Amino acid sequence: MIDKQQERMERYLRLNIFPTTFCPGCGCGSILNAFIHALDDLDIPPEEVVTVTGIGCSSWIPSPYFKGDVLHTTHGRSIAFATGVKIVKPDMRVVVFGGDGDLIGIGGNHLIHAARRNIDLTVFLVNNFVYGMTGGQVSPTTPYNIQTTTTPYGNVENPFSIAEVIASSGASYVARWTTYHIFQLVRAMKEALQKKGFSFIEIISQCPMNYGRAVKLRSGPKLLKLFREKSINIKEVENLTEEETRDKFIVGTLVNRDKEEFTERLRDAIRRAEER
Ligand SMILES: Cc1ncc(C[n+]2csc(CCOP(=O)(O)OP(=O)(O)O)c2C)c(N)n1
Ligand SMILES: [Mg+2]
Repeated sequence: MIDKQQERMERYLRLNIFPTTFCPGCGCGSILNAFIHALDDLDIPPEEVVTVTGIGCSSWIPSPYFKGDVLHTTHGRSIAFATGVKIVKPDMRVVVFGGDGDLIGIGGNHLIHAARRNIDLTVFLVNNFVYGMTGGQVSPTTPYNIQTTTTPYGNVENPFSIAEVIASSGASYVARWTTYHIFQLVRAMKEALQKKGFSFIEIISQCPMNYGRAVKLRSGPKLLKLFREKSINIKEVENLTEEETRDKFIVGTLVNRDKEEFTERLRDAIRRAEER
């Protein structure tokens, strides 16, 4: 098993630049590991993958460690760059990694419109509930009443349930898991990578330094325990009251459907224009 993991890491990662710069106990390393497991299980070579990121700790998950192409772009704009890559290089698998601040805050409009178009991108949104890299400011997923560095009297806003937003915007595949559910996450990543159209996984992940400080759980294992305790499988939700699901993480597959994809439609329109 150790040999297999070594082999996998050598196949997909630039090991000469390890260790990573992530803080001790951060969830980003687990997500990178899950990603290379998913690729390896599907036998997708790194040369067939382009990873695209914005700015934030989670944007450093593939960059610069992944052996395939890595496009590290500007804050909130990874989806726009990824859209360009997918249109010009339709045979490449284009995978976006980003945080809640990056993809939902500054880049929120790009995200919902990419889901609406159902463009063939795979997006792994790392939700750690704060702007981790810049010191733990409030983000669009920070729960109500949490004390962050910019909400010293508690967050007065409501958080986005982003997986539900993306599902209702028209994506082909949407799931939510946490870094505690690592086997389910690998399986979901494989489904997302194979799905035609917009596939999206909200990965609830621990930031022991900044979110950990806000909720007074300053360690990776303590936050993983919280994720375990707070998670409810989507299959069980039907039988529960609103009260019982409040403040819980509803994990599982929200949507898995076959739909027409944007770049195919675009190529078809170009062909028709050329014929005229
Ligand atoms: C245009 C612009 N605005 C603001 C910043 C500062 N900034 C860097 S990372 C970041 C937020 C990152 O939060 P998130 O996307 O949740 O990623 P995390 O670090 O939590 O993984 C911000 C606001 C920036 N780099 N560029
Ligand atoms: Mg964040």
